[in-house]
Order: sequence, then structure tokens, then C-alpha cells
Amino acid sequence: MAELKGGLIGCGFFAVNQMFGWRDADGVSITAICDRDPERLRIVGEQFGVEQRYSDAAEMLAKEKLDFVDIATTVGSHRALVELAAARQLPVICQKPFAPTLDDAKAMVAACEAAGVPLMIHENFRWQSPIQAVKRVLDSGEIGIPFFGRISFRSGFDVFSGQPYLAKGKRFIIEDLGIHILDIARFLLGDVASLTARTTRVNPTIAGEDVATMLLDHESGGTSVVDCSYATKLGVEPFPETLVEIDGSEGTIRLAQGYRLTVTGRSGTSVADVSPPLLDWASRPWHNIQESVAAIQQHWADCLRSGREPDTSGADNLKTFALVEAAYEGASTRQPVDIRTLLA
Ligand code: NAD
Ligand code: 89V
Repeated sequence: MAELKGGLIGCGFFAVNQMFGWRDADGVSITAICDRDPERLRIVGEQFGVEQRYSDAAEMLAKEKLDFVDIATTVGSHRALVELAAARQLPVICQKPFAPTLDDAKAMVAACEAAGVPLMIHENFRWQSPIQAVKRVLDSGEIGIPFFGRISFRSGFDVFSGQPYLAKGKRFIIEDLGIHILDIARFLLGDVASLTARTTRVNPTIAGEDVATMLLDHESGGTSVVDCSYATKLGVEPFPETLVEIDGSEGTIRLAQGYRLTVTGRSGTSVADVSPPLLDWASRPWHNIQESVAAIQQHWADCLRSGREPDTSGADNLKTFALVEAAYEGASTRQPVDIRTLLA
């Protein structure tokens, strides 16, 4: 099996997890890295022993012989970097949020399609093992046909010290975190026909909304509530757990805090501990997210080898990103938003 050689652009806060994920992936190695900040370039280059270091992405792509590019920068740079990779016919992974606007995201999908290269969005939350466990129960038919879901992320965790840019944007929780939870809702209950949203800001020191409540009408006929908050102070901090409730025609699924999965269905009631593994490079409480980074990156490598489309391809992620746009639009107009119109 020939080793896949990747180039990583953006060596910031989260990229370190991606570098560990690549270190653990089968038959993949990051042979070149790029960051405009020389200090971040040095830190990540030394930590992972990468000699080929660039301050300019175009130069890296011109000089290095790569099999793919992994973009781990913040959202403002995504479109230019994805289009740069597409222009060089390089398969490309792009961090979430996909783009500043749905039009930018559509343009990136079109650029990769025209170049004939795969594009995967690093939408990793659905790869968390507790979420995968819920999906397996649904697929088994144990609870029958799902008609209601609640996918919930409520926390008081200080995300701003590690990611200070999150306090400054006009958009916050839906764009940064809600995007993951909306994707989980799609993953578990299917695509969405319309969305209604309400938002508020509780923390006066940040610019964007830190609370969002969304009602989703799924194309299947089911309904779900996606609720997110970074203003929720609890006795035991749940960050970064996503809690899930699903009611089906034959039973229920409850993924509760502490990674406790209770299923009541055709074969009775069972309770399981679905805690994610603590990888040797991971640290609590981030291990849940870190494990999903390793999983999605292995998925990318497997897809690149087999020619299969990644589960969270650019085309797939347009349907999640449309929910983000719909949530901001709907919160502002206080009207339901038709998702098919946005995607047309
Ligand atoms: P960061 O600001 O810490 O790091 C970004 C790095 O990219 C910086 O070092 C910056 O110098 C560099 N950079 C920016 N534009 C560049 C360019 N054109 N060329 C070269 N280098 C460039 O940000 P972060 O917190 O690491 O977040 C990065 C992305 O990861 C964001 O989109 C964020 O939403 C996402 N993220 C995802 C998860 C997840 O679980 N999927 C978790 C945290 C962050
Ligand atoms: O996953 C993320 O995108 C992160 C965090 C979990 C902190 O919201 O920004």
C-alpha cells in the first residue's frame, strides 16, 4: 500500500489534533505544513518532525508532491485555499464551518467537481463513538420508525481562552458549534425540509449569539429540536457531550450525560456505557472530539484509496451548512425557512 502524502495548511489550536490523527492513520503521512505565523509553523513542525515548512500555501502546493491537502485554517480563508487545491487537482479536506456563506460553499463544491477531485468537510462530531452507537441502534430497527428527536449541547465551558476568535464574530454558537449538532440531527433523522429558530446572547462580553433553539421538520416526516448553549452553568460540566433523545414507533433511545446509552425497544431495555476511548495523545474533556478526528481522517484515507465519496463530502455538507444559514435567517425574521429553496 503506497503511503498517502498530505500537506496541512493552518497550524493553530485545532491542527495539533489533526496532526496526531494523521500520525495514527494507516498509510498516511503529513510531509509538509504551512502557516503564515512562523511561531505556529515552528511549534507544529518540531512537535511532529515535519521538515518541509511554508508560510505560503501556493508555494507549498507548487513545490511539494502531495496526494491531498488538509485545510485547518479558520473560515475566512477556506474558499481561496480549497480553490487553490482544486486548481492543482489535489483532493482536499476543509475544516468546518465550510464557508462564510452558502454561495461560497456552493462555489467550492463546484470548483472541486470541475477539477474532478474529492472534497471532504472535516465534520467530525458524527464520528464520535457515542453518536455512532445511537446510529447503530436506529439502523437496527430496535425502536421502529423515529418520529421525534432532541439533539442537545448545553454547556458553560470557556471555549474562548483556546479559541479567542469565537468571542469576536457576529455569528457564534450556530456557526461554530450548532453546525455539528445540526449535522448530527441530519445524520440520525435524515435531511431537513424546513427549520424554525430562536437565538439569544447571554454572555455580554462576546459579539455573537451563545444560545440557539431550532425546530427541524425532517423530510421523513419526523420532528427534532436542536438546542445549543454556552451559557448553561451545570453542577457537572458536560462539555463536549452531545445528548440525544429519540422516540420511535417501537421504543426510545436516550444518550445521557456521562455517555450512558439507554435503549428501550423490541427486545426490552438495555443500558450501556458508550464512553469514547482516551487515545494516548488525547486529554479530557476533549477526548470525545479527539477520537472523532482520528476516525474521520482514517475515513478520508480509506475513501481516497477506494475512490468512495466521503460521508461528509462537500456536497453532503451543503445540506448541513444550509441549516446554519436557515437558522440565522429564521432567527432574524422569526419565520420558518424552506431548506430546499436555499439549496436550489
Ligand atoms: P487558529 O486561529 O488557532 O488556527 C488557524 C491557523 O491558520 C493560524 O495559525 C493561522 O496563522 C493560520 N492561517 C490562517 N490563514 C492562513 C493562510 N491563508 N495560510 C496559512 N496559514 C493560515 O484556529 P483553530 O481554533 O485551530 O480553528 C481552525 C479551524 O478549525 C476553524 O475553522 C474551527 O472552526 C475549526 N475547529 C474545528 C473543531 C472540530 O471539532 N471540528 C474544533 C475546533 C476548531
Ligand atoms: O468543535 C468545534 O468546532 C469547537 C468547539 C467544540 C469548541 O465548539 O470550536
